[in-house]
Amino acid sequence: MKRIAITRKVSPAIENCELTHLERQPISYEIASRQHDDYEALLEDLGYVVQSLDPVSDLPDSVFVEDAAVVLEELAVITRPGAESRRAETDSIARALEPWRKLAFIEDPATLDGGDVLVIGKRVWVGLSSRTNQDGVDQLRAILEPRGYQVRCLDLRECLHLKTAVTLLRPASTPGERDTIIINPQWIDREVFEGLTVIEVDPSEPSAANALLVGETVVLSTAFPKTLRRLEDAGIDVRTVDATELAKAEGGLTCCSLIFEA
Ligand code: CIR
Repeated sequence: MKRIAITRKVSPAIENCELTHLERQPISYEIASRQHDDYEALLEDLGYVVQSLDPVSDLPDSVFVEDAAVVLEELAVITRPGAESRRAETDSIARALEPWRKLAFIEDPATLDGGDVLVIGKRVWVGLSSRTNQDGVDQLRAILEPRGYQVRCLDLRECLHLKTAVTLLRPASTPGERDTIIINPQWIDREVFEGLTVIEVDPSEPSAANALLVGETVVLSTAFPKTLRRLEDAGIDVRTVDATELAKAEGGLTCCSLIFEA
């Protein structure tokens, strides 16, 4: 088994990124690139082969590869990102995934960002956001349900993507055990996740719910020390990385990679 992480270097145009909930502020390309290099090095350290794509100067948000695809065991779904400025990101991601997975495609008029799709086993939650529309949910459902997945959609409040508000920390390892997730209850109703073990972010760290599960380890931004303590108290193995510069572009930790086994 080979563990693969597809990433893409930061675009020199990162300052022109899309912004929805944050005020625009200067973003240092140098600092963002250095932090992204550290992120890639951490993935390698955790046993992943990092396939790092070249930067694209005319696609400011192209470092956020998560939004261009949803990678499952059987296939990869190439998305149609909600922001028009991001649509051209998908071609190169499709090429990078082609050696590893059969591909399916989300098509016009649907829009879907990978950041809105949370997969836990055969259960898939899709956030209806400013980026993902009902057609996007319906097309994803039509692709996945015949393959045994259960797809449900939910509304988001005040955050960009579903995975800004909730991510998987620890999948159940035995049939009786529960999956563990982290959520920000301000942005998503915890009732939606009945039957799962829920850890809440520290209220002073609203963006800490975007944690990245890499194998058996959870990667968290250094910006969230209080939430880190909550995860450690729950017995979760956590590593941290400084991701503060790309956070100014509304990017979190899941956004910067597509992680899967080949
Ligand atoms: C955007 O607005 O599309 C980018 N500036 C940030 C995308 C972050 N991606 C993610 O949360 N999956």
